[in-house]
Amino acid sequence: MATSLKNLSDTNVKGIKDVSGFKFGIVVAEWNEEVTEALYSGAFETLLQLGATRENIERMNVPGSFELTLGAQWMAKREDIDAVITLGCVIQGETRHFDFICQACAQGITDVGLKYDKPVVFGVLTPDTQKQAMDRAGGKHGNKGDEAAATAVKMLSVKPV
Ligand code: DLZ
Repeated sequence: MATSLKNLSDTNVKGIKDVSGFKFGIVVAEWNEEVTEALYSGAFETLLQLGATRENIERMNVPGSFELTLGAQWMAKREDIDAVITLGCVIQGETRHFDFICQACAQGITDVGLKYDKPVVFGVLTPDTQKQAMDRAGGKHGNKGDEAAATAVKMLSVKPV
């Protein structure tokens, strides 16, 4: 968990907002569940560390990373939700499925954020192997879920009022 706090200072964002009144939606893909559950734990705990309250964190599961965009849209269109975090893991296979899913997911998540003018964070791992995924989901390379949560808080802190 220290990782996310370190990252906050590394990126030199001054004056992190009190986010206790903000509501966060976390959309979690069920594909590669072991990885995405670890990402979720990281994101949830980091949000709490940064001042969010449990009652203000809402989770939605979707089948795979391809569905993260629609899940994010359902969350982002709600007036009570201030920021959305998407969590998924697409592991490189031998088919072009990987490229289609990653491309659609990245573009879709960008579009949702711009459409609703809210932070919609891309917390999707795109590793070559399950091992590389686990290294980035609480292993030796940190936790992408922590980073995604810290990014949501940073974006709310710099968002013009
Ligand atoms: C079909 C598929 C494949 C092959 N691989 C992954 C993956 O590594 N990670 C992931 O999140 N989802 C995968 N999916 C499922 C797609 O995201 C999607 O759920 C289906 O194509 C149905 O739209």
